[in-house]
Amino acid sequence: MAEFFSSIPVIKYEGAGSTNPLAFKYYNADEVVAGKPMKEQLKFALSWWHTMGGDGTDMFGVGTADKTWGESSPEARAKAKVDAAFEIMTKLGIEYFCFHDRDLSPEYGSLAETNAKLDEVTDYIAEKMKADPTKKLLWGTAKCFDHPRFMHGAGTSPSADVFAFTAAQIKKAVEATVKLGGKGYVFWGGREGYETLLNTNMALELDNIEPKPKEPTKHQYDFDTATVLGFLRKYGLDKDFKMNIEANHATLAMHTFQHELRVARDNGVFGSIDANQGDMLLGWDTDQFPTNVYDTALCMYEVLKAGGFVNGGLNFDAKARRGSFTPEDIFHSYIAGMDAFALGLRIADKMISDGRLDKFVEDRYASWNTGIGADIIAGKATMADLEKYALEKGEVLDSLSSGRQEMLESILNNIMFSL
Ligand code: XUL
Ligand code: CO
Repeated sequence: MAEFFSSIPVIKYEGAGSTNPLAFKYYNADEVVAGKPMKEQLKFALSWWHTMGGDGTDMFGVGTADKTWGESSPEARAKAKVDAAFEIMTKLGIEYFCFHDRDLSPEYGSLAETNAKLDEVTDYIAEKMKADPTKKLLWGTAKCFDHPRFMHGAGTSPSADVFAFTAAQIKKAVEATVKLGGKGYVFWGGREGYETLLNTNMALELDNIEPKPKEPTKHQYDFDTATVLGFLRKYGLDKDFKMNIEANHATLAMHTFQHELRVARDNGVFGSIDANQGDMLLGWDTDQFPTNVYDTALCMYEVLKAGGFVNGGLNFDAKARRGSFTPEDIFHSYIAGMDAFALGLRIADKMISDGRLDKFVEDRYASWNTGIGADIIAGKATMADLEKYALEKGEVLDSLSSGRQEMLESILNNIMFSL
């Protein structure tokens, strides 16, 4: 089989002192951090859409990167994509991948033909996975948003025929995911709408929902984790779904990435992550490779506190910038993202073992552990009890101590920079 990236070696860990751009400085797959090898803590995944298909096309210009993989027929290209993806994953030591159905195989004349061609590609992937069992599917999904038939939505379309088509497409995408042993299936409501899954009864045990507030449309009702949670509870689905949280979607919703992760963790619905970052000066989903170490550290702090990934992982829903157009840039961008998360994991582990931040929070809320606080928590105190308590107690200003925001931020810097 042809090698697609003959100039790229297997990427190795060389440590922070290395200046080799094609080496990991912080990601050391087998090193144990917070009780598990880094590769198990981080569970990196390659996104088929950006990496194998995204050629840099934008509103102002055509593609800049060649993602034809040397093939002109759609069938041959789909298979070449599989070979190239496996080579990329092997060279980077990435064990998982994620796809939309149409990233694997495009649409052909009819749905039946499209399905048959998709089967050929999933058969081919299954064969390759058998030969190399280190490669696993993290999740699959359906692309129910780019074809013109979805111009008015998919699950939300005014046309019942489009709705039925969508259901058929999703059914097939779920089957493809199950066939390849996927750990989850992601619903993203950008144009699709979630009614599809409600009415087609296709919910799997390991489903994820990915919030996003806007883009492609102005108002999306899957706005953020809290909104999606309300939606799931309304339909009694909150035990069946977990959140797939994307950093750039969090910031589009005017939240921090950590806020979204914490809301999910607090509500027992943390599932998986689409790892990327947005540009704070732009108001759209730029899907950049994550390099902001504050964000990855606070993210991994939430992941560790949630008990780590179960069926989820860190999928790089990220693309190299349009100007980074060479095959080598695929590797540079994944190395940047993987190292940023490796640093994040190392820092998060230290934040927890250092204990200063957690201890501060514990002390701040200590009044809830005994006396009137414990009674309130236990549901024993009535409004009348609290009135009596407050009248007897008098002014309560003295019960407060400083929030120490600056001290805490400085502790975080101290932990980060004394790794
Ligand atoms: C879109 C997005 C998608 C989902 C899967 O904003 O993030 O790539 O992750 O459809
Ligand atoms: Co995403």
